[in-house]
Amino acid sequence: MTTRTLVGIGIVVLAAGCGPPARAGAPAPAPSPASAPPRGGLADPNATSETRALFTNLRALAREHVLFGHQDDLAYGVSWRDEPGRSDVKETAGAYPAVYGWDAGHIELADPANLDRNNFEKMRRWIGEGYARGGVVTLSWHLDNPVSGGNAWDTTRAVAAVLPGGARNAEYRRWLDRLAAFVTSLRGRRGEPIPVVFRPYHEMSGSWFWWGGRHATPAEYVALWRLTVEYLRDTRGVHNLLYAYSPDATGSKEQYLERYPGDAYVDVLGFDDYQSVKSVATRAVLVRRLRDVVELAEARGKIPAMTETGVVTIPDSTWWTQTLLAGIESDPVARRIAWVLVWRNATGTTDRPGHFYAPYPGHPSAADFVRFRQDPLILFEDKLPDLYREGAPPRSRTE
Ligand code: BMA
Repeated sequence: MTTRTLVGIGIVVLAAGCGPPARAGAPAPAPSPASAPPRGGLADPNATSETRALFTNLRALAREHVLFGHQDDLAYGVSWRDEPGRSDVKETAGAYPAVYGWDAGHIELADPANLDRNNFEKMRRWIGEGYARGGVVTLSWHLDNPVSGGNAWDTTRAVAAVLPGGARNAEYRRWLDRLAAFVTSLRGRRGEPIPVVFRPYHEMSGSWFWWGGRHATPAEYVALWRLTVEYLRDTRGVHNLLYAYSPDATGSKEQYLERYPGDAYVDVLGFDDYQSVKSVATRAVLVRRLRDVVELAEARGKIPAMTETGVVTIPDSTWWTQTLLAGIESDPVARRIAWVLVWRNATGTTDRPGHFYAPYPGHPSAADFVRFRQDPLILFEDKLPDLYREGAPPRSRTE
């Protein structure tokens, strides 16, 4: 690819109309139809300034770079758990990921730890650390089934029951109260609420979660989503969230939009895809899905993202550059995805052996992961511009 510096991002931002006006005397930036998103607003018009800045900056940055993310990165790795400062990604590639994925599952029960035994107090600290270094925080929610009390994979019909008039509506509001308390307790050094990309009810195009596929009608799903956003935003006054919609891999734009709650309720158009990344043989499918999401997001002035991906244990030692990166880079639209996040590195001895999606030192794909990080398209945390400053084009924090 051509070398694009972070300074270049500013030019694109100006061209896209998202940055400050050009200085007097400076030549007016030529409008660039390919990179000019329609004016897109946030789902929350009262979002905090850091949250608004994150939205605008991520949307602009997506035109030039792809951020790398990892689930539960600071909490544990393949051979360790809960050791301050550690990260399999950093220890392998030399930098922390740019996006930190976390999961709120069991916050609804007021449990001290989430479904993967991450203590919420510690999660708050890890989130604070990543944010202080300039990283992006995203939070999924594998919440229990509100009807059966089973886990997120218990597909007892439940969506209608949490809607207004349903038997579990009051309880669901209590669950949202607990979620709201957690996300508003996340604070930066100045006491400002930390912006969080909230990604509830993901992979709804499949039928493995109680909120997904054949377990709810599209109308019920949309009602659940809107209830959730309206309760958090309007009733609880939570203003540090960007909302991410992320179906599992879908076959067409129509299918992608089947349960789309509407532009007024969504900030990030994401998708999870563990299938098309398995090998280079399915690159055309990966590219088509990336293109679909980029085009749908840009048409709405939203942020496109690959919210979950990876190949468990990464058996192909050149997967990072030859399959993931080469696939993303192969298409001028596909490469405008804002981030890719790989799933968690479960600890082999105490959690799930052979359940990891990022390398660790000594892993056969470690050298290729370093090459992946060095590609100018890819950003890890150390190369991030200041994503939380509004009214200025993103500039490198290291410049
Ligand atoms: C799944 C697996 C599970 C985990 C869940 C929520 O994909 O990693 O082990 O409990 O995500 O993080």
